[in-house]
Amino acid sequence: MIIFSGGTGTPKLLDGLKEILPPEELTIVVNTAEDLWVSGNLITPDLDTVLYLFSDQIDRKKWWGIENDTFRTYERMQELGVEENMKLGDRDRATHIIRSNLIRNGASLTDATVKLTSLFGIDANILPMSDDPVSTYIETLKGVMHFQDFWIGNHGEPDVLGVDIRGVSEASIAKKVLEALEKDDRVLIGPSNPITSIGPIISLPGMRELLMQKKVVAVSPIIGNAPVSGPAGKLMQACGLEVSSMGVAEYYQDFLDVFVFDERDQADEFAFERLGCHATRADTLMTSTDKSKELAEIIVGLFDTIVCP
Ligand code: GDP
Ligand code: FO1
Repeated sequence: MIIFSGGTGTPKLLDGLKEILPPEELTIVVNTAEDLWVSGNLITPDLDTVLYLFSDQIDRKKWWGIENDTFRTYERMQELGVEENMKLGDRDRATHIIRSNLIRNGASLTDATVKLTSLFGIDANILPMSDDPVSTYIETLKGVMHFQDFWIGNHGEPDVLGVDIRGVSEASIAKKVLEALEKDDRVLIGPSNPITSIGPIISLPGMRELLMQKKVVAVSPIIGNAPVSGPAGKLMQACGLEVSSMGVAEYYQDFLDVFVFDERDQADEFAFERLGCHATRADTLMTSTDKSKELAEIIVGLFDTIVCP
């Protein structure tokens, strides 16, 4: 199974999926449009969350960074008057140094990720969506800023006018992602931010067309008219999408076969049929590994109901 992931909602689902499917059967295609160079190193937040989840290092309170990490380098930099855009943990920084040294020596982001996967003893196939630089910029009333400046520096507060995924139309789908898509006909779009996490992956040239040939199940990150967490609501609104499960399904309608939305949601499951997909209710609120596993089991079963497109 191929899973498209950001850095919070889908990793929670992966936490359950990895309990029921062998890791070698999982290929995770991860958003890289929130990546940023900080103090000379490339930070890839979504890839790192997935790497730390599969190697059991993830900080489950925040869903980013390493559990019980220290921040001595970050604090020392602050003492010396150097403010970094992201609060980087010491152990987390070691990952960034290893990755960035590989890249400085000519490796692609895919090569560096495969190396980290091996160093962390992970058997799942974790891949960046692309080896080309793609960066999400948020157009706000306070000016245009990188996603991390909007989310961390400005606490997601400025009014949003639009979202620009820079570089995406010139970027290529990573070679190993294409190879995985050739071999596997099941694609799961996890409950990630449709605009800033899944948006960049499905906006890579040729990706929507490839997905039309696959069995695609997507899970809604929106319950009622709000996301479970994060800025998805504000960003969807700025991109002209309704902040609802229907808004998410409409965005994926070209290639969507089955849509999973939350049992608390008032939406009518038959209303999704006009989009050419089936929809099913489930408890999608993943507050523990057990709950993630229950949802993962339902999703694995749903793939068997899809007749090959
Ligand atoms: P980011 O990279 O940190 O923005 O993370 P993602 O894009 O992977 O995940 C953010 C999205 O996950 C938000 O839109 C949330 O609404 C959604 N999310 C987080 N936890 C849950 C959950 O337990 N259930 C569902 N359905 N969505 C969730
Ligand atoms: N999020 C914050 O809100 N504040 C931080 O200082 C911060 C640092 C950080 C460092 C490494 C990393 O991998 C992620 C980090 N995040 C931080 C999370 C990140 O900003 C976003 O939540 C993701 O980019 C969204 O996927």
